[in-house]
Amino acid sequence: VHPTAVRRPNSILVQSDNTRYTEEHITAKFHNRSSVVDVSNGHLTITPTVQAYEFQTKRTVGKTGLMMIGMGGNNGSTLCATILANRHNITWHTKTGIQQPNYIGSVLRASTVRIGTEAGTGKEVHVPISDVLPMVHPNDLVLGGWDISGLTMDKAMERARVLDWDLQRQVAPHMALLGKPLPSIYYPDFIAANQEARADNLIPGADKQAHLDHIRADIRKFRADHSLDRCVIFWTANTERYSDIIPGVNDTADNLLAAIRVSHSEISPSTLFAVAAILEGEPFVNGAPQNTFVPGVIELAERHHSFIGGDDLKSGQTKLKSVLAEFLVNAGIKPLSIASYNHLGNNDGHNLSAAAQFKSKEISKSSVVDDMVDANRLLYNPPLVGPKGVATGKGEHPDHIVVIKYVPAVGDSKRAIDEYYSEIFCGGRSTINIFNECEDSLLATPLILDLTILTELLSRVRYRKVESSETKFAPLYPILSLLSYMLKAPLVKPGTEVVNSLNRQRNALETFLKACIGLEGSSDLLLETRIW
Ligand code: NAI
Ligand code: DG6
Repeated sequence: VHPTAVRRPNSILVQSDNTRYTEEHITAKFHNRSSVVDVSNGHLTITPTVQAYEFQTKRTVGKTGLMMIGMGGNNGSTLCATILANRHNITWHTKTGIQQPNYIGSVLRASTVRIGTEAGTGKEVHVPISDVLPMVHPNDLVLGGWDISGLTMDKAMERARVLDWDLQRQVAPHMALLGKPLPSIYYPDFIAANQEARADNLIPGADKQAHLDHIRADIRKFRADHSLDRCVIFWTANTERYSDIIPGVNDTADNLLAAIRVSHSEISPSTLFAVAAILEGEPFVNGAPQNTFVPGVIELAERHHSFIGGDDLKSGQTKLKSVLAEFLVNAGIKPLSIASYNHLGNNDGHNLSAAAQFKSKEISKSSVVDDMVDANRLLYNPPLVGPKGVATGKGEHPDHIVVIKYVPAVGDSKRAIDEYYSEIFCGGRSTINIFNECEDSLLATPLILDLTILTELLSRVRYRKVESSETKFAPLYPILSLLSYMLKAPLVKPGTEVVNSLNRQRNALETFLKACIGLEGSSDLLLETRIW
């Protein structure tokens, strides 16, 4: 069995007054240290702050379901087949030899975190991230979901043309047992017209309230049939066009629910699924770029304390961009333009060849360097300040373009070219060109697993401020911005800033997981190596 697929008992034990273990919970005290900066009188006055919190994590990992919308697509079918291959330890022949199933590409299953230094030797000790807190093993996820295409899952895997034939051949009988995805909602206006031919597995009618009720009943039935404690609802269906935000329609929770009752045309399928999940008290994650989370959805999630996360899986080109752009800007080098091109030939590429759906993807792929540029006003001029002292526009910014082309011949193998053109010392120029070729769905699938597993975990964590022991533990804020590492356009609490830097996103996640067991975040100060 590949090391990434191994089940390990949760063997970490923190010995500290800050960490308490009971049968039911791990409770840990954490000091949130920050600084408040006063800029009001021409110079910066900085006051360090500290606030103590307690995190309480339920130790029992409940039985967890994953219901995917778009289950029969490339990501959905690849996810099911690879979990089944891991679960049944199916190995297969490739032209280079025997291949074992694994979870490579999953941050949780295939990467490690520095947990401290070994007593005596001072050597750093690393553990799999999945060892830090009790997490659901991907092999244990109960799989289900919806698709507008009625192909059975074994045939859907074949249609996707992602996995080696010898694996498909062996996993097909297991996939066939998953049967046909549940019928779904199809509003042709929201996805490309070229998808119409697949839409043969539909919930009848055009009444959006009836559609919402139908999806809610599907979730309840799946939960009951499999005796689930938690069921993550995951949009991995086609990219939709953006919904217009219309006052009185989708701007508040009540307006949204009323708009669904009258079947307003601007309510998208993905928004209906998000509302269904929220009303059923189950988490919803959006793996595609469209604005599923209209303001009314966010208010509804807050009202019901129901978890949501998104948007758009960050698999290859954008992940690299969030690292490279930060490297350049933090090195004091000034990117003048970033030109990103890619072509691919899978059904996602086909759908994105339509203008409105491409627009959604263009938006999510374009926002990724904004915060790094904003953080360095030595290199980039700030926004102009208007007569009333209010900043206008975004300020100086690199030119940033995104192009996607559909080339059927290359199938799921996406080819991406990126050019970073930068200003260097005393008028010099530097050009970095990157060519990346990868199986799109094999990068995306582990992200769906990570998002699902983290979401389940975060739904078991509660917190309280340590002011008095009377304060009750509360669930985390419904928008799970800790999922940002896997998402191109992270959804964050309204009024807070988006962090796109991949390193900072990873650091936040590591720090949070460690805080839940009473350990400090990762510091690279390594003071003991720098003093006598
Ligand atoms: P796909 O086109 O192979 O699969 C999408 C599936 O959704 C299809 O089977 C389609 O029939 C189904 N579908 C469409 N509308 C539906 C609805 N209303 N209800 C239920 N099912 C519906 O696409 P793929 O490659 O699996 O990607 C899925 C999504 O993830 C796309 O939106 C894509 O942009 C996004 N994504 C994919 C990444 C990748 O690397 N594969 C990375 C980042 C995001
Ligand atoms: C073409 O860009 C298809 C898209 O769905 C991407 O493959 C997907 O969004 C992943 O993009 P990135 O930039 O993270 O590689």
